[in-house]
Amino acid sequence: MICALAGGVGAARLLRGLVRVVPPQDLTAVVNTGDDTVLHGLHISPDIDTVCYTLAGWGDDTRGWGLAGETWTVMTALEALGGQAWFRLGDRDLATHLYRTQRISEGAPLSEVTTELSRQLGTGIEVLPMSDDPVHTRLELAADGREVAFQEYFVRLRHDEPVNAVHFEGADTAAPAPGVTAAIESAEVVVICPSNPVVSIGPILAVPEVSPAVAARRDTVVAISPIVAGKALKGPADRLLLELGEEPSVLGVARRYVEVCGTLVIDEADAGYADTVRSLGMRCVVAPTVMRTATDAAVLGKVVLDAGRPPAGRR
Ligand code: FO1
Repeated sequence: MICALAGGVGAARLLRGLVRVVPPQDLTAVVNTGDDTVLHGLHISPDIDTVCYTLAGWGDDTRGWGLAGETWTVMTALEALGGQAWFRLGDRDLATHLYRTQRISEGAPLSEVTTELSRQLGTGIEVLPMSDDPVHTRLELAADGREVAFQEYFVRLRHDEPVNAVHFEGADTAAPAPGVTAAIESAEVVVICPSNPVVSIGPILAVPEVSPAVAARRDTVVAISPIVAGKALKGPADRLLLELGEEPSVLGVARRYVEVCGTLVIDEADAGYADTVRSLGMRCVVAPTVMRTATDAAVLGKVVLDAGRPPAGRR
């Protein structure tokens, strides 16, 4: 059993590699829900949908979110009505949000709906939201101290606005979703996927009981840095680390994870940092971490699992 803490795009890519290294049914993804939003009355869970669509083979690889071959008839009609169309919801993607919203209105918890969607889409793995309780990532803008919701920052403001602080509203009273702590405790290896350490992995670790459960088995927890040569492969991870007073490098990532994670996998471009990471008390494995193809992801998946396994299994 492998448990992966997952955000959106980077996580989905690695998960697609992991399922080529271990049987899919042995993989549980605990997914960030801090990005979730209600728009047009619909419950939207972007990271859950990105993981499910990608694992099921329906994802649009170029965009990194939503469905391949998507059409936008509804968005175009909504725009013509003067409705809010800044958050692009494709016609088939809307079916997922309609399904989730209806099931939640019937009283089903997010974890139950996610299990249904994961099965009906055919991901082959277990997908758990980090919590069934609402957790909303909010960012305080440096310009005027205003706080905005995650999608406002990420999509509407194109994450171009410097931030002062990030808050996970509701995290401190959120319970881990059913099965989350058990998956973390019973896994042979816990993988922290190459997602944004601040706004994608951060909310998961902010759910009480999750960090202690991960820290309790720190020696078989392995993270992959989403920062390569000082840059995030996708999204604002490097800028957010800098704006929050941390180094936009593998060291900034290492410091974020050192309490809960025993091994950090960094890209060859950052080999020079390996000893400094080790001086923080983490093992450090240097390997190619940029996944351009499914084969790259499978190769990285194997490196990660070998790095996370107990010493006997460690090569
Ligand atoms: N990202 C964008 O940059 N623009 C969008 O219009 C957009 C719409 C969208 C709709 C559904 C969904 O599941 C994801 C969507 N995303 C969009 C991506 C989303 O903002 C990010 O995937 C996560 O929230 C951060 O990883």
